[in-house]
Amino acid sequence: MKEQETVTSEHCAGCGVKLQTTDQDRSGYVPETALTRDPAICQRCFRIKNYNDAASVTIDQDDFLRLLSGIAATDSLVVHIVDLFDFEGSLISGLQRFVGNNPVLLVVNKVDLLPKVTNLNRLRNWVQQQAKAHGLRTVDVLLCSAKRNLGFDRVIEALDRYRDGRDVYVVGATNVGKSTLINRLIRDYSDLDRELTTSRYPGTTLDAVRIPLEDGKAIIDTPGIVYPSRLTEMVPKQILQTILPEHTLKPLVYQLNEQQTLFFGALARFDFVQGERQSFTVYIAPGIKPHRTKLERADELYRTHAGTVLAPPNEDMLGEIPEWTRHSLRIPRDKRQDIFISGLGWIQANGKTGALVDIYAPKGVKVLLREAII
Ligand SMILES: Nc1nc2c(ncn2[C@@H]2O[C@H](COP(=O)(O)OP(=O)(O)OP(=O)(O)O)[C@@H](O)[C@H]2O)c(=O)[nH]1
Ligand SMILES: [Mg+2]
Repeated sequence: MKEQETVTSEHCAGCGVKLQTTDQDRSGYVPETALTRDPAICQRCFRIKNYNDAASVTIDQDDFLRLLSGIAATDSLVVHIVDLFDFEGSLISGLQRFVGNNPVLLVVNKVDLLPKVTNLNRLRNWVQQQAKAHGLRTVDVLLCSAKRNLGFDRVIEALDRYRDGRDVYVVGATNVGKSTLINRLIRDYSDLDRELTTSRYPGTTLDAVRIPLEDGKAIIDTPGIVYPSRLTEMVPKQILQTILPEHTLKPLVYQLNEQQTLFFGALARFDFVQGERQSFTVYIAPGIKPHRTKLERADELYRTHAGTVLAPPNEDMLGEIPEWTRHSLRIPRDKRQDIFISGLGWIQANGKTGALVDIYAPKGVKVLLREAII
């Protein structure tokens, strides 16, 4: 009889990657001695958990799309998680194609980031409309914060109602909080002693991870889809800490005249080109301090101060940000609109008189006008 090759069939309990004990530089590495731990986790997860390490590996998007497409052939409930801070950047508009006839529950995470005054009913309607406009058919829409434990009873209720004895696939773009949400379920609603790896860096979960349910079915965490149109996917990892908000956003209101400019570090620029004096409200992470100037001085300021006065990023990382492209937007009158910059945040135009604005953002970043979220 031919001898079978011995390969470890174990997967990392934190990120799903297949474990191996031979190559430290490849994903899934675990020292032989640590392999016997229960549950076993890879060295990368160990480092993320213990040192908040930024180590990232790029996962093969083809593999991932195969995993996602496989869901169509299963009988399951699909929970699609979207990040409220980067709604259009993290919505999978082609999701229906992947999931076949399985029902989709849309869960919008990170509501804790919106100011406390936010009207949640209006917000839910807003989400419903946007989802519909993107061709998403959903059985229900829920808002929650997995990290701060808001809206979770509703999530549990909906899972119970729509699961109907099936597996649950949790899908979404990178960094939206899929693993954090499942950890919340495990911690507060089960007796399991498991913890998925989570981190502020996109691309933490590397392969499907099955978390068993009492009825023999499972909740399945999946790696996030990488959308290159999000600022957070194209900047150096070191500045993510500055551009991703962790706490409730503090809106910044600017009364601007036409021909004035706001710089958001050296990451993006907003020119109020034409229109009556009006206010603009900026929703971005507090680590980025907008810099206001006259439009006629803006080019020169960027040339001389990008990476110093205009930071992040600092000079040493400036070269890693793609060149800017300009988006000219016409804000209609009598309609409150957001100028949305994927991964950076948004600027609400409060004027009733309309405006012409130019946005400069790294090439490839999704920039669009939308009905105001707040
Ligand atoms: N403010 C806030 N942050 C959250 C919330 N949920 C998750 N996060 C943060 O978002 C980041 C990403 O969380 P993960 O759970 O790793 O996200 P993921 O979707 O599993 O990411 P990938 O595995 O990369 O696809 C972490 O820094 C979390 O702390 C939330 O409800 N509110
Ligand atoms: Mg994850």
